[in-house]
Amino acid sequence: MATLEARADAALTRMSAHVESGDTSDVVVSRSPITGEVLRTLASSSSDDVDRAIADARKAFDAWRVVPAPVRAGVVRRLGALLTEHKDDLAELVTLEAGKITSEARGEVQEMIDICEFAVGLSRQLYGKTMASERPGHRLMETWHPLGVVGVISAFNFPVAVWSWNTALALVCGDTVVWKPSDATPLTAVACAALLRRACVDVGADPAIHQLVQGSVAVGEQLTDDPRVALVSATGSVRMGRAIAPRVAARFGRCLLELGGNNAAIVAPSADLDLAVRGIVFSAAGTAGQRCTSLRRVIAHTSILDELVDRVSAAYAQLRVGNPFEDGVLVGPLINANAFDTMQTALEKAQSDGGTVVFGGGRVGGSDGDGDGDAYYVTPAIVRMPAQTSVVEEETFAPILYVLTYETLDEAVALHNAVPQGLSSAIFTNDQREAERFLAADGSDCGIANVNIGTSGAEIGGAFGGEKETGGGRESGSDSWQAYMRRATNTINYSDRLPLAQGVDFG
Ligand code: UN1
Repeated sequence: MATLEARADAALTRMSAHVESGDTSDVVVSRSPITGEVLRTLASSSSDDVDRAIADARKAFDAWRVVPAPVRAGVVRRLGALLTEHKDDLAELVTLEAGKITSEARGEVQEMIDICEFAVGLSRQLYGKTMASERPGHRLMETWHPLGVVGVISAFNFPVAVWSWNTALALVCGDTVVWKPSDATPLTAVACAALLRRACVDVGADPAIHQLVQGSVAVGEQLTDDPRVALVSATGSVRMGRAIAPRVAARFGRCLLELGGNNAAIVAPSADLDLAVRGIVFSAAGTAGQRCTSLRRVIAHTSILDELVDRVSAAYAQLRVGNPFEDGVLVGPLINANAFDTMQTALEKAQSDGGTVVFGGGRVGGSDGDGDGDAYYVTPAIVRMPAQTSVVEEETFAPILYVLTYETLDEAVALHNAVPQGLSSAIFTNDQREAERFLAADGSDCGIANVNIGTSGAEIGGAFGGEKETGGGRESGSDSWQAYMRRATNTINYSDRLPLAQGVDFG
């Protein structure tokens, strides 16, 4: 089998993506979590490069904003076709850089194709309302206009799909984009940018509508602080969101934040346990627990607790952990050593808080079978907790599933909502009253609330995002497009009088 580096080169070549190697000290290193080996060393964008990218995007915006939306959609339609053509190539890079199993990597590219289709349809549905005016001979309406340059900051765990959610909508809405991907996944970004550039050339659009900048925190900070960036759409940790939000607010820019989750599933006495176990295992162990929608807490009714824990543990024992390219492997590596250390620290803390590790948690793989080298494979962990202690309230970006118990649904909902994050949630129940209560105003406080499916793997058609420390932003489907446009309210007087609103008489 070809080396990982050769595989990355071949996939990039098939997508006509040109990688500029970095030979200065300021570089971005693409390293595969599969083995820890370096795939490529890329040039980091300098402050001047970022400035130029923003200026070019701002300039391109002037012309792009007056291209009719259904015509703008031509670029996105072509991008969707190129993604379909190169689905396997891009998925290969996602596996190489993010460590996802092939099926999930392909699923991520499919999510991109789906959002392109959605955005193309949306281009004819950027609807504004017409309202009844209180004045005779007047019409009141609203129009939606392009906003400007959108700065997209994305994370390693969905290195390509989250970019496409933002970019497909932004372009159709008449915005231009400057993208700063995670510095852990620079090659997938180069490939996406190359495909989009080709789409622009193929349909005769200005390729300057999309700019890629690479680097670490400083590059993101520059996007955050630049007043020419109308919207900063950022996906990442709560810590990152806390740094970004006040800086964007200080210049009255707009933010769309998609931050951490601490997603839970309530398993009720009436739950179909076969289904619950499958839903839990995919959401908690899939993607090695590295989705923002990963299931981190199970809140189980005491009557089914033991059976549920036994069955989830038995299912975990069947999961193959290892090289994500191998058939049958369902759990790939953690992204890096830091992720592994953070996981181990959380497990130690959970145990010192009285928790019991009932399954997994240790490092596996490597030549000695116990894990070695610069690749970090772990068996997903299940930890029974006596209470929702502080470590359970934090998002640890690794496959740790904390198990808590409850007696009454009120108690379960209270535990469920008693964490600072509010992204995704689920209840497994066959009792309609319980399901409806979970979805009601006094139920789950999350942006996503599901019944009888897990917390991860949302479709693109719905709005994606969450409340509280998750940041409040909504991306992807439904009416999320509105975040990428500005609304103007228009009052048109087609009479020969000038009646004032609210009955005001002015002489
Ligand atoms: C993320 O982890 O940042 O719902 C996004 C899901 C995917 C998207 C996850 N559709 O799990």
